[in-house]
Amino acid sequence: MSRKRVFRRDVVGAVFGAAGLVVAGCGGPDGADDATTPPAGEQPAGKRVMVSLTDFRIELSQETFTPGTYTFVVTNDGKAPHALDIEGPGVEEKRTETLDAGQSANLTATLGAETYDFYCPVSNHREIGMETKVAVGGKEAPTTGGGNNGY
Ligand SMILES: [Cu+2]
Repeated sequence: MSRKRVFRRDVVGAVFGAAGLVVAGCGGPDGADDATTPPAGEQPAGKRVMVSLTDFRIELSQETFTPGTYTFVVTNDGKAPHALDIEGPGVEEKRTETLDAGQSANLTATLGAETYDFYCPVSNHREIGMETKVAVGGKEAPTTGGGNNGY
């Protein structure tokens, strides 16, 4: 006695539960005139650039600079104490105090269309990698034309 079992397949079509209720809210808040309100707190001079100091690198939040005044918001994201020193034409003795891990400080500098050295003046950090050059004004960074750079 054999029985054939017939399985029925209920093909369920796609169910479109399109119950879209688009509420077009066209009721603006009254009296809220927040047109170009300046950010609260102190306003640093110039453009803000974030600088992250780690063990042992320097990272800037932007790579291209145009001449102008900048406020570098320097944060020590490493474990060792660090600082930021900027050197270049027209910029001298620009450095933050030495920052412990987690501390931050602002450093304002006016940069011309020149190349500047950003480095950490603490101990030998500059020699082991905490240095970066910033070329301002679209100038290309000086390249060694072939390898032998006046050795
Ligand atoms: Cu350092």
